[in-house]
Amino acid sequence: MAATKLCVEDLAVFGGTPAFPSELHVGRPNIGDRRTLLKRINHLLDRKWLTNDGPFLQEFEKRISEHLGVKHCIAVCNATVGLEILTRAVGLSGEVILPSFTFIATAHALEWQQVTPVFCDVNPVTHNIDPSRIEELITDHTTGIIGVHLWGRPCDVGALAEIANRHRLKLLFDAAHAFGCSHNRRMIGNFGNAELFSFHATKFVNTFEGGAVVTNDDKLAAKIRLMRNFGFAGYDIVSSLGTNGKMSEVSAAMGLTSLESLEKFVATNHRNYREYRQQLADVAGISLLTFDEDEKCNYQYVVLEIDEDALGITRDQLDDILWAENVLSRRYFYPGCHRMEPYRTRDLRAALFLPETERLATRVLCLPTGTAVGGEEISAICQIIKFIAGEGRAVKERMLKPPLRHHPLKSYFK
Ligand code: T4K
Repeated sequence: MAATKLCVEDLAVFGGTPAFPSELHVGRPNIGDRRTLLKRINHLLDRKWLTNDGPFLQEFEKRISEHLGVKHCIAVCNATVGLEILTRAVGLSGEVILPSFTFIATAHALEWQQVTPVFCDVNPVTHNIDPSRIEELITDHTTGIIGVHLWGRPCDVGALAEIANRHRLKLLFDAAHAFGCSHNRRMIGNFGNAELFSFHATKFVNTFEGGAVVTNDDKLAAKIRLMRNFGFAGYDIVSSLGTNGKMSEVSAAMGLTSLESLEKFVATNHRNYREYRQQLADVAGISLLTFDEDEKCNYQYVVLEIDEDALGITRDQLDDILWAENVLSRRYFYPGCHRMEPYRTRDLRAALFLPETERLATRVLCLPTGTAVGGEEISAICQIIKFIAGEGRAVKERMLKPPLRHHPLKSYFK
């Protein structure tokens, strides 16, 4: 049972007992049925087939294709390498337009392939790339657009497709967050030239490390398959440039096991999301990002937006307070890719053109969810947040009087 906060000094940041004896994480992996996983691992060890297009990998790809209603799934070792392969496979060069409010991998994958990321602002409500800001960024060097379905909420796919068609640009989607989500009743994975999922340990369906490129384009799929395996078209035939982007059998075994629990994971995330929504409904200064419940959704991110004036403290102060309570909230995707290297020094004025990104980067905070978190933990987290909201001014004043007790890992993230 988490310790209740009755007065400001009860907060752990001021010396009180942390609400939780051990840490609650945002990205705690969902494991699925352990016995089935171990059975599969034993099987692959007995079979002595550990990687290189093995049977589990093929089954995993087939199941994903079926689940999404998409023609091709090419599983990869992680989404970042998948995006690098995709960048080459669709022939991106010069400049590509993408949001800055995303995980750094979206930009780095391009840069790694010597394609320049050009950062576009986001819509303040959807947090996704703002189509109305794209055309002003298109130059003679632009070859593509990458939309990111942030938090699993679909981009304005129609508007992006229209712009891409009109300017003859490639359109890709970084769907790292959006496995199992739909847009207009069609599963994410079916849009643009191709889409890319992440199955990293922190994703609600995971393969330890992993990802997948999905597309309905036969030629593109064939090209990506070759590129994933050094360009090998046969035992001694290399028909194109390629890399090692293969997913191992142990990862595919985890992926299959994870997929079998997908409905359970979604139900848990959905329950957690509803719990947070109900408990934080009337808290001034806190708004919970909502999802379209008529669409399929994985609910894997619980995202708060903090209004500093209404709450009385800043997002970063709230983050510090929660960490001290052992609630390891995350400031995704602070400070925005444009403020990270090598992009920051390349364009020191970028922030001027990204006002919504700048604003969101100081307001967003993600809370723990997934199978590691239940109603009791969520109630305790919400109790702390509600307490802070009630005492906003007093907390703010107290925060100015050191020493404060920070979580030992906190300095790493500063
Ligand atoms: N595009 C987008 C939009 C993305 O968000 C991502 C990845 C990518 C592309 C690239 O996908 P991959 O190449 O990774 O497949 C995490 C993940 O590492 C990253 O995959 C993810 N996005 C990003 C949003 O979150 P960090 O820096 O937050 O990771 P870390 O190690 O701090 O873990 C997060 C929390 O999860 C921590 O509190 C600890 C906990 N955790 C983590 C791991 C790995 C566990 O409890 N167990 C674990 O095994 O990036």
